[in-house]
Parts: sequence; structure tokens; C-alpha cells
Amino acid sequence: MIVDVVTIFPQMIEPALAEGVIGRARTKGLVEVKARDLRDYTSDKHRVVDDVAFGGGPGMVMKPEPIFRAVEEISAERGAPTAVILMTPQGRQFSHAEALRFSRMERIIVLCGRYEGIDERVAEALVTDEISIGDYVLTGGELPALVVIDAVVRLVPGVVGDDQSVANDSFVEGLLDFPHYTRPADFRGMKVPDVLLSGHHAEIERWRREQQRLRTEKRRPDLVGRHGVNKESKS
Ligand code: JD8
Repeated sequence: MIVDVVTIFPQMIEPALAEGVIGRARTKGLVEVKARDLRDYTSDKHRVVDDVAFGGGPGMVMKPEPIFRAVEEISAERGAPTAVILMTPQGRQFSHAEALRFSRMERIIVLCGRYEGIDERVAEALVTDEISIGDYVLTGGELPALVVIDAVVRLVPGVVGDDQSVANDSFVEGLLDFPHYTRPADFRGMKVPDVLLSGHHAEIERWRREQQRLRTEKRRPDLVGRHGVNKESKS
């Protein structure tokens, strides 16, 4: 998979994706992520990417020309992308289902805005998916792009070593995770539940599933019944 990220702050993208599971996927060649400096696609001496808003009002708007040129040049170099994703508070909310859909694509382009936003003609003519990561206001699209890329790339086959751990993701199952413990069995008087020390694998599995149900009902009642895999079907 190839991910091209268009931004005025490429140094926010590159180092964040050089570490951990995603960094390893890149060195293994399973995915290529390239941060592209939007200013490289300007044509004026001062490499200007923003301008005042038609209609007035405070703040600047990102000009369409450099963004169109970036998407066109990247498409010519790589081949046409399956998705051009715009990070925006006006987008539909990102989800695991959406991550899975993007993870099956050969090439995607992710556009990161700054300022008050991007000239609407970009969304109209270039963008296939307008995505938000949640209902809070950030200063730009770079952190949302990192969130989306992390969630998408870990679903590319081979990136996460154990397929089982991807299949058990809480938002695949529709249940929150169970509590985890490691040694020591008694830490400052706080004990690990006996069942986990018992060696009874069937009982451990039953206990964990019950913890998942209790936690989901208490913390995320909105998830209950959304996947048809919780409550009854996995005992
Ligand atoms: C892209 C510019 C800042 C936002 C004026 C402050 C996503 N879940 C999310 N929250 N915020 C963003 C996001 C914010 C952005 C840009 C994404 C480009 N800004 C703007 C509107 C008000 N400034 C986001 N995905």
C-alpha cells in the first residue's frame, strides 16, 4: 500500500510514523508512507498556500491551486489513487469499518488543511472521502491524518504479526477489551484475580468474556447490540 500525505508540516508526519508497528511495516516494505510538502507545489517565489476568504471574515483559507497540482502530480507519479481523503471537522466520523475499507486500497492520498480550512472546490472536484476523527476542534489535519494512517496501516495484512489480535480488536467484536495483568501477582496488596493464576483455560476465557460484557455495558452502552457478536453469540 502507498500513502501520500499532503501537508505544510511534513515534519509532523514523518517521525511519528517511523516508530513501532507502523515503522516496522515501512522498513519491511509492506507500506510506503510519504509526506509531501504542499509548498513544493506552489509556483510563486514566496510559496504561498493561503489567501483571504471571499465574503470576508477572520482567518485565511488554503488556496486550491497547490492542492490540485499536488494531487495531479502524485497521481501521475504513482497512478490514480483509489481514495483522496480530506481531514476536516465537517467529515463523517472515522470508524474501524472505514479503516478496514481504506486498508484494502492500493494507493490513497491524505490531505491535511490548516488555517480556517480549504477552498471548497478541492472537496467538490478532488476528494472522495471527507473524514473527521471526532467532535473536538484541532488546529489542523495532521494529527487526524496520523490517527487515520495508524488505524489503516495496522490492518494491512502482515503488519500486525498475529492475525488473531486484529480479529479480536474490540471494535471488530463490538466489545471492549478485558483487563490485563502481568507479574507480580501481588503488587502493593493489589491482587491479580485468582482465576487468571488457576491455569483453567476454559474458565479464564469465560471470565474474560464476562468482564468484556460488564465493561461494555457500564462504559459504552452505545456499543451493546451494534455488532451482533456480543451478549449471547460468543457465550
Ligand atoms: C482539519 C484546519 C482548524 C477547524 C477553524 C481551527 C479532523 N476532528 C477534527 N477536529 N479538527 C479537525 C481539523 C481541524 C482543522 C483542519 C481538521 C484544517 N483546521 C480549523 C475549523 C475551525 N480552525 C478534525 N479531521
